[in-house]
Amino acid sequence: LETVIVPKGPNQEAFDVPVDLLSDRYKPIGMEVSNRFGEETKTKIPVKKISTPPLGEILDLERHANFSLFIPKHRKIAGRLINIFLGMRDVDDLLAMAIYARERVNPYLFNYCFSVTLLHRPDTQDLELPSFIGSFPDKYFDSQVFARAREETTVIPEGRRQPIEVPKDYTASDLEIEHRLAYFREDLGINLHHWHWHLVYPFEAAMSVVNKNRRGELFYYMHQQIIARYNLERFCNNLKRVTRFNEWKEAIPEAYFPKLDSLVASRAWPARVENQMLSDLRREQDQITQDLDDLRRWRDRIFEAIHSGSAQDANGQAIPLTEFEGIDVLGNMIESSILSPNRNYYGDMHNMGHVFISYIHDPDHRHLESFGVMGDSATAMRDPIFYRWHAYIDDVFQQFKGSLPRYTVAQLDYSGIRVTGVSIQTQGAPANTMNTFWQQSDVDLSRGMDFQPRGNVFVRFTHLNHEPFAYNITINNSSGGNKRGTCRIFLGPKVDERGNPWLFKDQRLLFIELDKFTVNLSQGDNNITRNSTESSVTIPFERTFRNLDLSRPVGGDALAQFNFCGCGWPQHMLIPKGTPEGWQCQLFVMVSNFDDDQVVQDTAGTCNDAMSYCGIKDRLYPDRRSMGYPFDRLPRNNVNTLQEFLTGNMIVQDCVIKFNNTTRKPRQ
Ligand code: CUO
Repeated sequence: LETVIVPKGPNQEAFDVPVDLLSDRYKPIGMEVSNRFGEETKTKIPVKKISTPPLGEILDLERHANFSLFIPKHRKIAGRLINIFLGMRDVDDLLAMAIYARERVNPYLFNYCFSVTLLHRPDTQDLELPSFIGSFPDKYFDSQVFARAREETTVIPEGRRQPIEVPKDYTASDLEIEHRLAYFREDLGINLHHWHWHLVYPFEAAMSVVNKNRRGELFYYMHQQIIARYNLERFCNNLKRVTRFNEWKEAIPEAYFPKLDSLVASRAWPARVENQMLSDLRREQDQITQDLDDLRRWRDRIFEAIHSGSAQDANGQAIPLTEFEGIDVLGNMIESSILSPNRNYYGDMHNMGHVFISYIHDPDHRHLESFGVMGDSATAMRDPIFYRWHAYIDDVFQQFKGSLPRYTVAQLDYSGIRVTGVSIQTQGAPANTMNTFWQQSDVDLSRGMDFQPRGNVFVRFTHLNHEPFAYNITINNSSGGNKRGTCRIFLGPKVDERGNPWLFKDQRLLFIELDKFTVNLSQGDNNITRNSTESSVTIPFERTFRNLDLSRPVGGDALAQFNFCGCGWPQHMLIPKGTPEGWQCQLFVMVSNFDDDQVVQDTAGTCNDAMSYCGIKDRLYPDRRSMGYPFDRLPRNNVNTLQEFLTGNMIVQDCVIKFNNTTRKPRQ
């Protein structure tokens, strides 16, 4: 709003007051509406006059409707708009087109398409995308916050405003046992990561945008890790592993009341009461006619492909599901993306699962209700059913993984390299102890709200955090020369939900990746220290909450690639919550042979700090092994426990995570 668009020259056009879009009542005061912001204008941006392509069916989605990528019609029009943006000749044309579209197109649709565009056009790589939470805070905060924010800004002058505190528990009470996980499901950083991941890896757009290296496999692995992380979190809260949602005719006991209002749609996001059941969908308005039987048919065909080891394309040609690439084909088939070998035949199982669940309250649109939180990748992870659905999807992938040859000792070991010790060091704590606690942080809401007088207004919320720690690893190299290796660090539960020791075949699915990095090993003992903040799965705290305080200038290299760099697990959620008495876990460290890991490419200057879960922008996935290695397959014969699985280049260390139930004030 600090910017007003003005004409540049004779062939330029001003878009600041789109009078044709104002309702009749406002037309006579069009200029005044404009001046409301015009007086505060600090920057004026000239815009080129272009002949704009017709928006056509893109306008079918009303300005006040909600937008979901999972709904086929919405995806189609999103694909159109992205293609229009991508087709603009240069940045000037793109800017003009974007301004034209911004005034006409549904805001969520616009934001998504413009974000994908900025991320994928070669000439917009140095542009920074405003934080999504800044644009649409209503997807992340209890709706009550906004009324209070309006109150605060109307009455209190800027500078004397107090942050609005959101209670840690606002979506349910302790009567609901699933609510124990609300701090994870509703975490801002986790939901931002998920939204960003799907922004980076769209499943339907131009081939050049969708076809990224190993995207199907990464869909499998990133979501597998979410489920593993959720399960560890459940163990810390005295709950058993999440039950996969595979009986689609059974009632869903988990309820969820999101308490979010859409500021764009001016409607509350629908809730789901206990024991609702899926039904066939007949929603004319969304052009969705889909039976649960369709979902079953797709599932059966997918299992057919898994069990026969081969899929078939639209021409009936066999596509073998190979040992290394099969999982990538399957990821695209199950999600599904336009890279699916045959979308007509294998359907759209995972996406339509989101749709069936998100319309459970109004399958035939008789109540004129929109979709629930499962229908939007920005909000889906708030709902307990997300984890049940994805536990099911993961189980399908694991059926395939279970059919692959087991890793041999030769595929695991690294001759001459021995990991001889590892410990975790947290300042002021005994060895192998990690400490967690509650942390308050502030977010500025003002960008995503329209109110006067303007200025910042902060929300203060509480999230999990931990003391930073370091890994001290000792690696012996007796190979007779200098070596390189990939150090892979995972964390898993020591015992199962009943307190029993694990079988490796089950425990392996619960290892969460904490870090992965290259090590140079000279002869003899090598002592390696690595900080938890360097993790290859996370982005730093500052980036998760970046640009939320608009009074602080942003810029510089670290932010140049934010669009991609916004993808990454939040550092504050790197480890599970633990328990007050100390939750028992196992730290696993492996150093694998770099010759079998290496992907030769230049990654200098690219955003790569969360590469394990997000890949590297415009590069190959930076690890040649199957994602999840070495836990992605069943163990070789006669290996029943983790100890038996270990080769000399691996080590396991028992650790504890202690949760301290105190709350720290926001960092300055
Ligand atoms: Cu990320 Cu189902 O794929 O939400």
